[in-house]
Amino acid sequence: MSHEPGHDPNCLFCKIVAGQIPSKKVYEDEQVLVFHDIHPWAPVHVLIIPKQHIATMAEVTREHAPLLGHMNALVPELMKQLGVTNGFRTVMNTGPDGGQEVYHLHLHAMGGPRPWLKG
Ligand code: IU
Repeated sequence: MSHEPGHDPNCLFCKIVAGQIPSKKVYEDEQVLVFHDIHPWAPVHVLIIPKQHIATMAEVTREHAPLLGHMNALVPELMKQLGVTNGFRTVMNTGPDGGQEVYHLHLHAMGGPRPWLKG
């Protein structure tokens, strides 16, 4: 089956990007989609994902620097928009030993009143 470049038809997050699976969308532009995590670890927990399929941070190269920069640079305004005023945490789990469960690159951004994470 043919598909758009950068889209993996078997990837759950690609299906969210394509609108085939619904999500609680927070923000979208040409490069990224941001939506609420379905099993939040914090009062506010969103995932920032690239629209193109990149399976994992382990596949990222210097060519991806603008995209990774964009994903990270969006976090402060997203947190502000979501009412997070007292700090936040960003996490990117990578590979089996990094605890990655969904193999489409995603940056977790979490905030809200603690306690919700140790350490
Ligand atoms: P991880 O970094 O790959 O471990 O995190 C995957 C996250 O994706 C995890 O926090 C899930 O709750 C979240 N998630 C989601 O928001 N929607 C989904 O349909 C699925 C996972 I599957």
